[in-house]
Amino acid sequence: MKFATKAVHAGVEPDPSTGAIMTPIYQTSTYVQASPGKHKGYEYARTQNPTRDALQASIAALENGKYGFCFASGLGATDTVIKLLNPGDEVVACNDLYGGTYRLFKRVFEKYGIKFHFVDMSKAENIHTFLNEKTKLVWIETPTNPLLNIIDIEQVAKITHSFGALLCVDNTFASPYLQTPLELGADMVMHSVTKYISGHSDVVMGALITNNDDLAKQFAFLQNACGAVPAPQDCFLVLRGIKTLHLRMQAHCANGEKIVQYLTNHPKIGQLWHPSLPSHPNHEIAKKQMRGFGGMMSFTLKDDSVESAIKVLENFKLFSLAESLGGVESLCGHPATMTHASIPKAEREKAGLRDSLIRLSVGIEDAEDLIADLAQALG
Ligand code: P1T
Repeated sequence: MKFATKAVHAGVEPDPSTGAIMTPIYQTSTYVQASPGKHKGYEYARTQNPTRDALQASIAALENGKYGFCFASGLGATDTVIKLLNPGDEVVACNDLYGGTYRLFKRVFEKYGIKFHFVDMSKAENIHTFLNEKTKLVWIETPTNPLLNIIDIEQVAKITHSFGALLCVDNTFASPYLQTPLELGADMVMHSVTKYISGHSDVVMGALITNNDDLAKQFAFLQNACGAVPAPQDCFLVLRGIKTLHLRMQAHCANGEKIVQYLTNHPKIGQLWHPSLPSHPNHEIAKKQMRGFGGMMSFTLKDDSVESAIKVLENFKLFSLAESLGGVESLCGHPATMTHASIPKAEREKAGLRDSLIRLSVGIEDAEDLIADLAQALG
């Protein structure tokens, strides 16, 4: 099946009790058993829930994966991946990544004896220096948040596997419509479902997808043992959102392209980060591994001052100043004080994230209205 057909149909079967075409919200905590251990495949709702099952199957299909697991948030999914590891293990992660992921790695897991290296992976071979026999996991975002760096998934997978480690790709910024990392050699894919997959800014959720039977067993165990599961109503909302994922992504990409064009020619823009730009250092890799360039972008003003950036952010009328991304409505953000404030300033600057950076999540409104808002905000 091709993507649009999967988005509409995958994972969803008519409800066995009524034929309801939409998977019902199974709002229950437990399931009645006829005799101890004699049940219909469902015992307790932390362990299994039919609404969640449908969503997990749908997300797995979109990523061309065999197994999908949903969690109460993107960070809940990331937490599960790191719980595969043991004290003494090492992780090599990209140096530009969501601030909450950095915080989880450094401030939660480092104290359990797991070591994290943050590396510029714009050249895949940069990871060589940090890989050793203790490395168990390589963690990448591509495109990265918020600098839209592109990492060569295929190359990083090859190097990672040559050291016997596993590769996890946080595919949140691309969505499975634009990029399917399992096909490029990744062992697992993580999503903040909160973003494009859900798409309507009304749910917080995460997901893990894999083709690896052993990883799937461990994820199922951890999902039940640690308990960071999503609620059935949220699973229903995401199932509904997925039905238009392809249409939304097409609109995000088309609007993204128009806004990049507008900003490229704007006299007040200093630097603009978007993988569609031929000047992007990994534009060719983006073309190779992605099916479109998406609606996320970042820019600085020519004067590069934080005050001017904040003034622009305050000026926006249609772009809402808010954390998060990937919803139908356009958002703008200030990573240094918002989504990436949990990364120390020195670390942020080492990765190239300046305090003057503005991030946009371009929605699916009319591009002309978005451009008019940019014009007045920059003016
Ligand atoms: O918010 P949550 O669903 O827990 O997902 C965390 C997360 C993981 N990975 C990436 C690439 C992300 O962007 C996020 C969350 N990011 C934001 C809230 C943000 O505005 O960048």
